[in-house]
Amino acid sequence: MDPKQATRLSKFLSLHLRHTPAAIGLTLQEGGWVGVTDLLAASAVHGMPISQDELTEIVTGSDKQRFAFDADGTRIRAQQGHSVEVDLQLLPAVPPAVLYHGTAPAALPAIRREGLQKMKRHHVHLSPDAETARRVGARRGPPIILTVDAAALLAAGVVFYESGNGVWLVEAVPPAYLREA
Ligand code: HQG
Repeated sequence: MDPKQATRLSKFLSLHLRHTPAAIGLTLQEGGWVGVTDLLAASAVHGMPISQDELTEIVTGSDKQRFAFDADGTRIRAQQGHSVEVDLQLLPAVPPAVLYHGTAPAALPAIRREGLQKMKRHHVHLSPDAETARRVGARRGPPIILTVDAAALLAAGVVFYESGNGVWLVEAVPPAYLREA
C-alpha cells in the first residue's frame, strides 16, 4: 500500500478505535474490541473503504503495533491510547527499573509542579527506552526526556500495566520520581 494511504487509514482507525467509535456507529466491546466485519462495513459507509488485506497490512505493518487482532482474527482493537471509557483488561506487570517519558518544553513547568498526569488518555504513557521517549516528545517540538524511577514507584505501590506494544501505563507519576535527563 502507498505509505500515505496507510497513514490515512491508520489515523482513521486510531480515531475510531480510541476516541470516537460512535461517530461511525461502533460500540467498543469489553477489552476495546470491535468485530472486523463491523469495522470494515462501518468504515465503508462513512467514506473510508478499507479492504481486509489493507487492514491486515496496517495491523501487522505498523511500526508501533498500534492495533491488534484477537486470537482468531475476527476482532480488532487499539492497543492503547484510548480516550473513551474502556476496560482493556490489561494485567499488572513489573516494569524495568527505569522508564522514560518524552515531552515538550512547554509542559515542563506543570510537570515539575504536578508530575505526569494522564491528561486526555486513560493512563500516563511511559517508554522502555530513551530513544522511543525522544520520538514521542519530538511530536511536539524539541523533545525533553524525563527519566522515571519505576522501581521506586512500584515499591510505593503504584500499579504498572504493559500494553501489547511495549508501552508502560500508569495512573500518574509524582514529581519526586522524575529526573530531567
Ligand atoms: C504532557 C503516541 C502538563 C505529556 C505517542 C504529553 C505515545 C503534561 C501530553 C502515545 C502533564 C499528553 C502517548 C502535566 C503530562 N502538565 N502536561 N502535569 N503531564 N503532560 O499524546 O505520552 O501515535 O496524551 O508529557 O507516540 O505524549 O498515538 O501523551 O506531552 O506512545 O500511537 O501532556 O501517543 O502514540 O499527550 O503520547 P499524549 P504522550 P500514537
